[in-house]
Amino acid sequence: MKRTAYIGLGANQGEMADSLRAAVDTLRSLEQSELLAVSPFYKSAPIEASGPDYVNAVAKLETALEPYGLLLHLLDIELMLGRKRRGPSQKKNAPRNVDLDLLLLGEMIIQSTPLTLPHPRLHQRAFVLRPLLDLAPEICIPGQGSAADFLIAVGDQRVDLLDESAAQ
Ligand code: PH2
Ligand code: MG
Ligand code: MG
Repeated sequence: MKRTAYIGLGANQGEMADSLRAAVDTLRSLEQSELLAVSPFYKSAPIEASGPDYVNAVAKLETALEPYGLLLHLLDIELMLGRKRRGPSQKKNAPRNVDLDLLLLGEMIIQSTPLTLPHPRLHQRAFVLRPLLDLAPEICIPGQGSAADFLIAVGDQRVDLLDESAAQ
């Protein structure tokens, strides 16, 4: 069965936009999947995290992968792109050069230790809601409601389109 997946991309250290582009390229060749769209890139203030601003985006896939299979692929891509996973010396939400979060997979609702769907903080985070709404303006978060309504509620979180012209 094919489902639509939305994947949140984030980074706040290293060449952030390049890391996100590399992650998108890998998603393009993901097995049993087709990359349908990628949102614009945004620059956002860190939420519940320290360090510099993040670059964030959302990718839309059609996939026949099952949720845990897809999750393993995302972890694999993070490792391949040099993400250092949390060890004894790393704090939660420490700066990272790439983060891929499974936000939504069709209408699935899952509560388990490795995976919660919809992503538990999706509805509280403008840096995910804004690019998600670029790709799917009418989208409803299963079991929760309209993503557009949630974005209004977090209007105080800073999220701006990334201007890359200065860096090129
Ligand atoms: N990711 C986090 C914690 N805080 N803040 C922003 N702006 N963007 C993120 O991607 C982000 C965050 C944990 O993954
Ligand atoms: Mg994250
Ligand atoms: Mg993550």
